[in-house]
Amino acid sequence: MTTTRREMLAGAAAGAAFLGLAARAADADDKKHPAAPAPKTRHPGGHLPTTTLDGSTLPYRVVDGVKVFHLIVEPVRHEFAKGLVGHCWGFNGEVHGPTIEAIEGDRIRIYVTNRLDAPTSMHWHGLFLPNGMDGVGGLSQRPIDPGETFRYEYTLKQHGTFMYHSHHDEMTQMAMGLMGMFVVHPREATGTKVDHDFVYMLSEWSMDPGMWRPNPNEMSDFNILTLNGKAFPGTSPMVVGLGDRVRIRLGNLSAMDHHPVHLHGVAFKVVATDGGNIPEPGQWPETTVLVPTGSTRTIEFIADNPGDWAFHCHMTHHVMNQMGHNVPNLLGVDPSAFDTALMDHVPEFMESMDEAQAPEAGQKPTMGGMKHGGGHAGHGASAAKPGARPKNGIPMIGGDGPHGYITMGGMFTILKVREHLESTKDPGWYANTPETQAKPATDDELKRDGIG
Ligand SMILES: [Cu+2]
Repeated sequence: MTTTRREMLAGAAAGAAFLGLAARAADADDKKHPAAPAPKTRHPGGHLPTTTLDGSTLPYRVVDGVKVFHLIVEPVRHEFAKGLVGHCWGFNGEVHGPTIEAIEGDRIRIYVTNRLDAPTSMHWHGLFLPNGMDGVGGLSQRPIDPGETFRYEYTLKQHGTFMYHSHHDEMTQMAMGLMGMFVVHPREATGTKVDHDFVYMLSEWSMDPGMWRPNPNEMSDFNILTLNGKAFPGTSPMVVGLGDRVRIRLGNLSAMDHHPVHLHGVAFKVVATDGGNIPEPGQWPETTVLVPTGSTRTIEFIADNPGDWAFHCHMTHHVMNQMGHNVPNLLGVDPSAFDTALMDHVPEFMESMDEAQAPEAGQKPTMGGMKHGGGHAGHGASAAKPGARPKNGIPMIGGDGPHGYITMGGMFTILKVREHLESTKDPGWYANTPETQAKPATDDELKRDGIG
């Protein structure tokens, strides 16, 4: 039933070599730098292959002029971030499915093999195709039973950013991860030539701490928000050169939420949706793009400002991990007496709360609000042992940063713009010059400017 990631990659590598994907497959296990792709050569139409950070692109072979793809729907053990694994459903060993990439005018044939214990079907979101290929279970086809392989075949009549997802028992199957991105490039070079073409699927999950199975019954209190299936600090950065023209394609198949995705440091234009290109007079500058569920938005900008720039959903609860919301408001309350009292009774729980709230000692947010460098209220003689936290869980916020830890989680990653770019590997942190770095004001400065 289960194919290991390594077996899948080995199988895919042979077919992928001509696509230049072998190098990407080879270091796919190195999740720190999964992006490092083979040198990108433009296709004849002038476009670059896309980059699906923390994911991959689906290999294909050409048979009698038809591009043939194979999606295998199966259970996948998926890591959202270090320390949090979900027993999900995915494609070809991955969550979400690999990005399908083709060119307008291509005839494509996609085989979908069902290795789940449940029937499924596959819908090609936004694509103009014959009705019988649309993949809506019960409406346009009968479901694909366990063990069966269905063939979908059609000609790509448009270009743009689309998606694919289960359209059978959607609520359950999409909550388990059955979705992926589908990019169709224009046959002729149109629009702008970009230097980077990133693809992101936005989605949301319900993963109770200590549980391994996403909960499809959740309707509103989702607690893991992901970019390409990863929650910060599990997300890889986008790495680009100063002055590069960058395209980011965002698709949202979250169950119940829209995501206003915000980029720091630059402004961008929304150039396309899954309905087509937006004519230039209809494009205006933005720093946040709302991506409604069931849609795609494509943005473009010139990365003209060097640094490490946050890229994230602006819903503040969507940049948290595994947060419980049924808690009273303790902001401003000194919780130390409460903590100490609880410590005597449930030391392991308290210790796990400690760890779940922040990874680093000395910089812990408390139930009474965020502290910096203050540490948690003293627990006295802690009886808790290391490892007392739930087996499968991650801190609500926090990834290592150059100035302490970054108080974000979930749908958050970093755009790294560098003057000199040698590869798309993570270049480390941006070094701001002292005069461009915010820091404590000096007495002289305060006096000079009359700040009391
Ligand atoms: Cu959001």
